[in-house]
Amino acid sequence: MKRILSIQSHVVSGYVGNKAATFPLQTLGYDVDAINTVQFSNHTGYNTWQGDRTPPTTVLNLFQGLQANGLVNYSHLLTGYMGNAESIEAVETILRQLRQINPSTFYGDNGHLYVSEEMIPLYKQRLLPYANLITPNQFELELLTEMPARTQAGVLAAMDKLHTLGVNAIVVTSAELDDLRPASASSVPFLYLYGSQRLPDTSIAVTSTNSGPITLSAAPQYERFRIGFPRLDGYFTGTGDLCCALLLAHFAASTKESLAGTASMNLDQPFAAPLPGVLPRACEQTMATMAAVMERTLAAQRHAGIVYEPNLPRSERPSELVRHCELQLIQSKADIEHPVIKYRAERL
Ligand code: PLP
Ligand code: PXL
Repeated sequence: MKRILSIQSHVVSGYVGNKAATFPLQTLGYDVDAINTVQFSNHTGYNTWQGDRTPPTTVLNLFQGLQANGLVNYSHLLTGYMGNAESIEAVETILRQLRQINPSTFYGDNGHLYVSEEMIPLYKQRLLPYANLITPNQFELELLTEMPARTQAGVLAAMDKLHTLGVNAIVVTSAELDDLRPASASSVPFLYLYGSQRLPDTSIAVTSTNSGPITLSAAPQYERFRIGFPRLDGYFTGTGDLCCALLLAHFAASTKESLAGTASMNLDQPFAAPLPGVLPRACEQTMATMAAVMERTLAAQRHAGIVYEPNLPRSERPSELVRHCELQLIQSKADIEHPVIKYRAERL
């Protein structure tokens, strides 16, 4: 079953939120049911926008409408930017109900929290413990963990902290690190994707004649890796939303593929025990598509005569510039369907 409920922003023009997630997920074979948390004319990086936020009661009403017609048997729930505490509570309610119907409903969130810091404790308490996958960027990782993540050791320690809060798989989509800067100022800076996956429980049940079964629990094992890729100097919005959607699709597909040959295959519980190698492969495929989309988007910016100025604040970019920077998503259909892996995962 490949049916995703995606609760994210809608923009009439352009590609962020559900507009960035739906096309790639559909292209990769998923039915996508979209609940729009906002309907804006365009994303908020433009000088101006019109439209409204969806009241969380409407989000819940829409879900109840689906429920009343037996339409809520989803394999995946995907969430993005949530504007307020009530939205977090609405998502929690929906996730609980989805898991009652299908206990293995996979929950992925892209960790967008930058709007309001007072939502962080609520997010950590109500949603994080139930997430199978989260994809914060470096800034969001620091906010969620209250730990500095400017070095590789810092990123890994912060990811460990997120695991202790209950998340099985964490992908930090892009980190720029003080200890991994290029030796010379003239070479291209690299960004790193970091992944950490909790591996299947290796506890062994040992039978003792006197006192019944005893379980010898091993400490949790994690698979950690990174993927380096050159930083592209251009303006991008929606990359985090696209990255999370692609990762969800590839993670599910490679989990199934990896379990297909094993004796314990149970496709109703495909996420119970992702095997080593599954997350790194999903990240390699995701990065291949991301690189293609971002290179095509950068080419469009250059074609429009846009010169990248790293210190130009987002709020000061003219709409004339911003509209040439929308992700070239539809043009990248072939790169979504057939990612050609360019950057490899290195085990850590
Ligand atoms: N994913 C990739 C591959 C990126 O290169 C970037 C930023 O450059 C991001 C995600 C970050 O996206 P966001 O800051 O929108 O989460
Ligand atoms: O990509 C994040 C995002 C989501 N939703 C809306 C946005 C943005 C980024 O600008 O404006 C409405």
